[in-house]
Amino acid sequence: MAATLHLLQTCPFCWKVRAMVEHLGIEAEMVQINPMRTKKDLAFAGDWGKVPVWTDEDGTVVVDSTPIMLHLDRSRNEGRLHDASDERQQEWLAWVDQHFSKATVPLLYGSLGAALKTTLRVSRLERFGFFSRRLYAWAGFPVMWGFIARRRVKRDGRTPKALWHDLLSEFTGAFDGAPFFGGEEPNLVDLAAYGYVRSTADYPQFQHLQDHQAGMTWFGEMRQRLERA
Ligand SMILES: N[C@@H](CCC(=O)N[C@@H](CS)C(=O)NCC(=O)O)C(=O)O
Repeated sequence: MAATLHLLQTCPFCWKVRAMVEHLGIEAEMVQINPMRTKKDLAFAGDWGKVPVWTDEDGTVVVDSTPIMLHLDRSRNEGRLHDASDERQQEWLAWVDQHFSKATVPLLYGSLGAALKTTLRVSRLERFGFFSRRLYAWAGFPVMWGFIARRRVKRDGRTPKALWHDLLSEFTGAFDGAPFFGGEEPNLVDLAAYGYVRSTADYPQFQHLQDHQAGMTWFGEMRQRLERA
């Protein structure tokens, strides 16, 4: 049996795992689930009910993006991408998960126009059923913009663009002049951060990140390596 990754096409946590799979050149089947049926499609993984879900060739199931990345590094890469005794690495892995994960929603849904575009695009990218696709395209939009993103943008006080620029400056500022967080080569922190940024790259709002020079130099270098792999 082939290794599989159950995912949603637009889920930032799934992009973290995809980055790892690409980086390590693992052959895995990507299974895109129906977002209206997550619990049912993922029943084999117990109560988790979310993506990403990873299944090894021998049937071992691992859930949750960071534990999956650590599992893949340990089981297929002799743990070379992550050093649990390195405090800086632990600290920044937590930082990336905390800050980048919260910044994708404001960017993609933080204004009326952005939310409408994103919702329509998500409805096309995900594997919805015929009716649920249409339902999501219209009902998903007020939920994401009206209830979630607008409140987050207001609470933060910065525009989504300013928020991303600050995050990219802080992150690349931690490289100490090296091309990657990991130094001359990317490590698990780079791959996690890349996953979050990559998850926004297929939307028009990605243009707000594109004039962050250091951030885009890092992102472009990561992208080239991974998409070549
Ligand atoms: N902490 C988890 C978060 C996973 C998560 O929230 N996944 C969302 C998609 S972006 C999901 O599957 N939601 C479906 C649901 O809650 O029904 C991780 O890092 O993997």
